[in-house]
Amino acid sequence: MASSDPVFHTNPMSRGRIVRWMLEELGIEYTTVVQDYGTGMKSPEYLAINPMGKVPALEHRGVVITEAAAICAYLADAFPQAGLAPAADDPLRGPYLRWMFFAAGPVEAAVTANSLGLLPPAEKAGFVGYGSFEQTMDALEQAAASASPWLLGDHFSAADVYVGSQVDFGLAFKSIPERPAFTAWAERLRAREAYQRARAKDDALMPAKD
Ligand SMILES: N[C@@H](CCC(=O)N[C@@H](CS)C(=O)NCC(=O)O)C(=O)O
Repeated sequence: MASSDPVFHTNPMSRGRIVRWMLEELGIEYTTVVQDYGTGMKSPEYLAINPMGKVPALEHRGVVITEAAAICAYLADAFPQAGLAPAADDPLRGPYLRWMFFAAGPVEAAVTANSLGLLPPAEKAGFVGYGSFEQTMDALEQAAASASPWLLGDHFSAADVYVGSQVDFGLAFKSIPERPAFTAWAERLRAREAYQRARAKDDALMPAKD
């Protein structure tokens, strides 16, 4: 383990699972620091890393990156040998960024609002970034249906990790509707070795059940 390896702040019951999967896809060395809810995450030491007091966060090469989507995109660029992001001059960089931002913005916001019963009235759809929950799910379904086998075609990328995680978590927590395109893509994602390695590592960190 070199001192230049990323330091990954997480909790096994969090969006940190997305970043763990990304780290495992890269196949790199990294240090895991588990932050406890309420205590570790709100400590002055951790708030100096992420003033939101939330996980995941990544420390690497003297900078801090927060936001699961940004961490996945950062890691894909920082470790280009893994080929998990189209290069800046590749047209596929367009859809790659499109779906990453769509999932981190409209999808996250729509799913959260729907789960909390806080969806805005239909007449405000033009004002709301995600329009409506249904509209966002329909667009996400189109993306999932186009994944053949991956979001960018043959090229598995960080967008499959991040956008795919929204679908995977959404199906598991029943926060998105079960549609064939979601299920088929999620099944392909769950079959990946790195996904399974990440899951096993996080499951091993879960508190023991009485
Ligand atoms: N926008 C952030 C959300 C991070 C987030 O909400 N993390 C939750 C766990 S999934 C958390 O740390 N909650 C602890 C708290 O807010 O006290 C991301 O995408 O990474």
